[in-house]
Amino acid sequence: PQYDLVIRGGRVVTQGRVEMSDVGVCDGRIARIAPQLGAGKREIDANGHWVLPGGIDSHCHVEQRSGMGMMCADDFYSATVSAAFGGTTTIIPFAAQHRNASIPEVLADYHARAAEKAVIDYGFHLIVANPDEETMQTDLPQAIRDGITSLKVYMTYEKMRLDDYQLLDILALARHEQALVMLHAENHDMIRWITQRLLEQGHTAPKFHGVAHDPIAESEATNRAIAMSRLLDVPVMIVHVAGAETVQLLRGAQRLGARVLAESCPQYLFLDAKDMDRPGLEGAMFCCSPPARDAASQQEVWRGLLDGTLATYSSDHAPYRFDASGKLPNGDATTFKEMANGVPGIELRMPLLFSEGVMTGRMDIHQFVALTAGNHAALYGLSGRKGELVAGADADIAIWDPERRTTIKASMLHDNTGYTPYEGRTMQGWPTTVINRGRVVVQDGQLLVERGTGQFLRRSKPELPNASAANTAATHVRGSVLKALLEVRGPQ
Ligand code: DUC
Ligand code: ZN
Ligand code: ZN
Ligand code: ZN
Repeated sequence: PQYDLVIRGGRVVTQGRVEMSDVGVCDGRIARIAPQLGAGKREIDANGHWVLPGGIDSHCHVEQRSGMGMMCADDFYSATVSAAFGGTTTIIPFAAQHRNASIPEVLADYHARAAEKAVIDYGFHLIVANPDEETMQTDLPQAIRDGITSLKVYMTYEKMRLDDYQLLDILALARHEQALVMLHAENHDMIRWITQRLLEQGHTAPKFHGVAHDPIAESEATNRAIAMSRLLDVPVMIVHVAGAETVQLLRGAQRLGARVLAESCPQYLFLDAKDMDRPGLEGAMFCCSPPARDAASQQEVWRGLLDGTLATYSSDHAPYRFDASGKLPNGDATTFKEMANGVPGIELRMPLLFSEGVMTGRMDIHQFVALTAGNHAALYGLSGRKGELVAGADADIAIWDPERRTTIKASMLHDNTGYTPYEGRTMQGWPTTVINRGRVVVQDGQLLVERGTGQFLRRSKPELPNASAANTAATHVRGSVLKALLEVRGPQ
């Protein structure tokens, strides 16, 4: 046979086109896309199905201790298996530095755990919580050279947050090293102040999490992040955008030339604040940060995904079990302040958007591919390898059955959370075969690969928007002096 694998007769989605075609795979890569290819050692019939790039989930938490100190429920095995069953073939979770930890020890630890367990390919973003001299001068530039070309920093959480001075330091470093900084943008003191008042008055139920994390805390911090990005003329990525006002703010800033990218997630399309208002502590199952808001915000997030304000759609999978090991550290006495923040979604991310976006006609299939795969590849340094069906790229492919109807149950999912916030919803469309580097990872509900067969991806520099003349800091006299200041940091 001419090919290792041929996928026959599906609706193949390539850059700007949809064609009935075959996809030929050799040595883990896409060799050719054309009708009527020669024989493959293995053949898969995709008649009546979509053939799409495997998804890239560039925001998920795996075997990671949170900012509040809790270990999440999924390890690199369960998380990658779950991702694969939902059509994702690459994840970029975080390697988290906590205060007093050094970057090399953090990375060695994550590399060892992931290499042993992952079933699909993975990279890491580095969370920076300890920007000391060693980190800034030596370790971060080295990590970026080693293919970890994105960082995440927090504007809230007592144990993780950086102050504005430290954020500027990180942005200057990212500018110099051409890395992308992801920001968790919420105003720390607003949240802290509201939380304190709520607790004093005995308002401890999960729904008060939504009150404490007011949408204004999100938009204020986002505005500050945009200002810092403009001041230093460096792109930033605002992750997990939830509120309507934040989407509008981002849209306006982008129109004025600000290089601010943004991401949203399924919870901001499909959940709202009322989900946190359930009997007893059950609402905790729906608590994440920022929290899901209201119908108007859901609409604005949809609009942002469709008009390009939001470039990526990720899961922000942050799985915690609904017991004392996760959501409820103090049992029945847990207040909203102590609950783990995060919801699971690594497996349902793509099926939910496929069903509610593509199958309803709201979203074009190319937009679906860009939001779930292509834009992640460009922004996180994986272009040419991942996120697109093109000859030469890795054979990362998901075959979607558009007819299949599924009623979601936690028991059918492969993560370790034990519940899903989307229980009972019905969806149309599901990825029935999922392929990573030519290896059939999942077919008809079966996992076909061994743990530890996923590979670490040394990522290239991100492809970021160019500086715009409208971005004032770049053009003023003040701007040129600043620019000179930024050049002072020499290569190590
Ligand atoms: N931030 C995340 O990115 N994920 C879960 C919770 C949080 O605060
Ligand atoms: Zn965050
Ligand atoms: Zn997250
Ligand atoms: Zn079918």
